[in-house]
Amino acid sequence: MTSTITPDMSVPAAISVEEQQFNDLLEADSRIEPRDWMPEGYRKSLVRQISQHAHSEIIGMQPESNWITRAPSLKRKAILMAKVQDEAGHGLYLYSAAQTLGATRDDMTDALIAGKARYSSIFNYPTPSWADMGSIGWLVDGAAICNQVPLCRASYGPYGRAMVRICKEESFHQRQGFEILLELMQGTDEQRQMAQDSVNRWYWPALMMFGPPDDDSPNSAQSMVWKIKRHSNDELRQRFVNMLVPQAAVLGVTLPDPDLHFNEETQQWDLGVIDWTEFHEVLAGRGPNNAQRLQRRRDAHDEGQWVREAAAAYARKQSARTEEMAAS
Ligand code: BYC
Repeated sequence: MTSTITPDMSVPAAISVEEQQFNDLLEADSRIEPRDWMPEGYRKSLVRQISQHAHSEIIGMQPESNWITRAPSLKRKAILMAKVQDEAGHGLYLYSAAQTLGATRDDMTDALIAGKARYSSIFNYPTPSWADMGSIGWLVDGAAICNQVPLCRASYGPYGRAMVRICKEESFHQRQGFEILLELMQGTDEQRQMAQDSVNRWYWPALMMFGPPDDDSPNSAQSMVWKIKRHSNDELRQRFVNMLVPQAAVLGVTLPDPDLHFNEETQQWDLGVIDWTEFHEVLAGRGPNNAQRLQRRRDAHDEGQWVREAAAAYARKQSARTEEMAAS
């Protein structure tokens, strides 16, 4: 055991050598790896956040896959299919990162289809128009980038490394969404109206993706001490709005916040009041599409049963063959 001196120099708090090593790694901005000792709370918090993130990617495939068969051209269809496949890939990297912490894929999947696990509120909104593919890319993937670039420096190695590749892909996704909206905004009056209507519907839910306000965010303080999160929810939300304002001007769309104004003192864009009641309703399972999203995931899981069985049978055969060869 080693001891540390508390700031008032009176009560030395005893901590184990392993805990001191963990603290030193954090202090040095190094990575914690799966083999390293870590506090149980750190492990649990990571499993919570990473599994929620993985579920978001998997459920997040649904609102866009809704448009694959109706994309307006072959090129748009190919791009959209590739994007939705990227999201499946993100889910898989993230489930793998959570597995390095002892979580099992089966437990995480069961929690999702039982409706016990959280996933991002944003994916419980409908996609009635093609312009929604633009808004998801520009606003939802844009919010994801703002939130996730700092996660590339998360203290847990497998999470931070997974985020590096995810962010590269997200930044391509964001540009393709922006380009869809730009093309619509340069089109007919009807197309411009469709783009604006879609931005009106996605803007506020995209701001909610960053999580509750800082004074109502129970996990933030500890996550920041552990260097999982590097910035607070409100700080990242503010960065996002600052980034959106000039981009909206290029597009020619209006952000649907009459109170949005530039604050000369802070040099930031002050935003209007977010409807947190709506956010909590969605989190409680009462958003516009919660039930449909979960049902679709359950059906897909059931329909994939034969694939899982076939893969397990193949793996058994392969390992029997390897054993036979080793014995001969
Ligand atoms: N939706 O203490 P807080 C994507 C929950 S995928 C639902 O601030 P924390 C994409 C929160 O979990 C985007 N729940 O929590 C995919 C907590 O509940 P529990 C997903 C939310 O963890 C496909 C409670 O509220 N991104 O971009 O410090 C296609 C209190 O919150 C939400 C990530 O997952 C929400 N919006 O901060 C296109 C990023 N917000 O667990 C795009 C990784 C909060 O205590 N995650 N909650 O029951 C994070 O960065 C953080 O977990 C959050 C929340 C900022 C989301």
